[in-house]
Amino acid sequence: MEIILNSLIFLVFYQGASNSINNKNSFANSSVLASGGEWYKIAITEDGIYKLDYQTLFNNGIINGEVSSESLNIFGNGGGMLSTINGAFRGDDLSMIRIHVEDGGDNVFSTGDYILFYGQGPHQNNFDGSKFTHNTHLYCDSSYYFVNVGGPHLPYRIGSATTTSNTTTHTVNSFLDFKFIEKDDINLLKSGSQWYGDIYDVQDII
Ligand SMILES: [Ca+2]
Repeated sequence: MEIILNSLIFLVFYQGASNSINNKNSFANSSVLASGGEWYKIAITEDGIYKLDYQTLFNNGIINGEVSSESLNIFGNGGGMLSTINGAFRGDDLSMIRIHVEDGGDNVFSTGDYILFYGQGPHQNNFDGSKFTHNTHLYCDSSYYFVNVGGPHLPYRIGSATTTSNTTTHTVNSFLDFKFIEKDDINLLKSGSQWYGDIYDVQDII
């Protein structure tokens, strides 16, 4: 699996679900995982656009050869921890996410073809308009997405952005990025959610 960081600005991504359950008092009758087809679980560790190409799926036994592009879908609920607030929304089933399937236009997923999707890692970055903050996931270092092959689901795809003939007004050559280092190595109580990283201590010199 390969992460793609640029060259995809022409795509418009809609992270979300067509079949998510918005009423927190409603529950799915059965998990989408029981809906049919074959399921494969993949882990990611950070936000980004991910590429699953034909050879990767083939080499890992996810497909045995060429398949219909429409038979491929991906499910996942994004990253981040569940809220500790009782009344917060919690999806009780996986949601289908929009993906882009590049198949050369023949609707057959074959050698050289690939899937692109936007995946959210376990740790969340936030920007309030003036500064970045982050929330480190306390319980997991990966988030998970599920590839469905041959299920009963209609293809859920990313749409194309509307092109414009307007004159360019800005040229962007650089941008601000955000990284953080937060080691959760030590828990003094061996309980709870308070973790610490590097140890700063005294050492006797004999
Ligand atoms: Ca093709």
